[in-house]
Amino acid sequence: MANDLASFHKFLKSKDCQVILVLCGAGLSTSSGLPTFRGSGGLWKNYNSMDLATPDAFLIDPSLVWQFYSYRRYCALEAKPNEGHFALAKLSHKVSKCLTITQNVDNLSARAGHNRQKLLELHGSLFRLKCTNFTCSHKEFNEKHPLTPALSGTEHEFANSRKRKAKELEATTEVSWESDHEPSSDFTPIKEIPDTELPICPDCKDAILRPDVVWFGEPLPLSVVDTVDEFLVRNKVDLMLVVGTSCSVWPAAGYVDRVRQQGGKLAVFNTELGTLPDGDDVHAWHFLGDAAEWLPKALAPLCDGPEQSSCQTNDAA
Ligand code: BJW
Repeated sequence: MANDLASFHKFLKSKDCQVILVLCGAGLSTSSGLPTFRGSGGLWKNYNSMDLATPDAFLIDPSLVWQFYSYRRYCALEAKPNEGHFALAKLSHKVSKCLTITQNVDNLSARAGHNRQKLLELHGSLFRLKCTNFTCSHKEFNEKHPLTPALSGTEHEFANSRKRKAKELEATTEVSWESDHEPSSDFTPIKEIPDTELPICPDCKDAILRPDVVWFGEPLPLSVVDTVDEFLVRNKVDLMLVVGTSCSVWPAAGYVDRVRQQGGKLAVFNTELGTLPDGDDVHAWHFLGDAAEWLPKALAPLCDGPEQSSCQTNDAA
């Protein structure tokens, strides 16, 4: 059912579509200018983002990992939600039984006005900080940049923006910008920042803060996992939107299987085919291309105009 908007709209408007679950990944934010994790976007100064998003990396080199996250925070603050975020935000206000699970930590769904009670940040947020001292429960929401004077200068990956543009061009055209005789190592230098100059916990004043994100091997926030479980136990999901995710990280990917097992239908919004765990379903809708372009079109019957679906339109989750 590749790109079959007509049959998707028919289902959205039918009585069979009462409960909607949305799973979002990095591809939702690419047209806002934020990179994905896997593939050509997932490098920062020649480090693989996946290697830096680990508790071990932070334990070994908190200065390096903080500079990576300071850069990510800056990019997310500069970015603007795109039409995909806005379409999902509208959906969250129009459809009573819907829940969005985002793996993204960029805060763009919240900034697009998504109903906060129906938005779960499965992998945390770049803008929440928590103390690394196990005996301290300090947590804060903080959008300041830079977080400390030592973290200034982390705004740009490259020393000059022309090279960054060249890297982006390379990612889209597969042309190597090194063939232009540009040096490939012209990154802004990585500093060695002592712990005392990294963000320090204002409560215990003893330990450094870390981004409140979920790194590999770490448990997900219990309240979030419980909320998803409760939603899946209480409701039979009729439709799951799988948006801009490689479905390669668990437990997020497992939610797709759970919906499949319940007999729910899937709609995949991705620039690539073959991203669903255990292969793509022939019965799923595949909207191949930029999620920011497809989502407003696909969700129009629920989000735009006077047309109403059988889905109720109040905000009680
Ligand atoms: C577009 C597009 C456009 C591009 N439009 N589309 C069961 C089986 C096997 C392994 C495990 C298992 N359970 C747990 C594990 C281990 C592990 C895991 O999943 N490993 C896998 C590699 C196999 N999971 C964990 O460790 C999790 N923890 C856990 O399970 O704990 C259990 C526990 C219990 C009790 C005690 C202790 C432990 C934690 C996972 C945390 C993931 N964290 C990260 C980093 C977050 C912080 C940060 O942002 O820095 O989350 S990793 C990274 O991957 C990030 C993302 O949220 C996540 C998913 O990536 P996503 O969003 O799918 O991005 P990409 O790049 O992979 O894909 C982008 C997609 O978009 C692509 O498909 C493109 O085609 C597409 N796209 N442009 C539409 N314009």
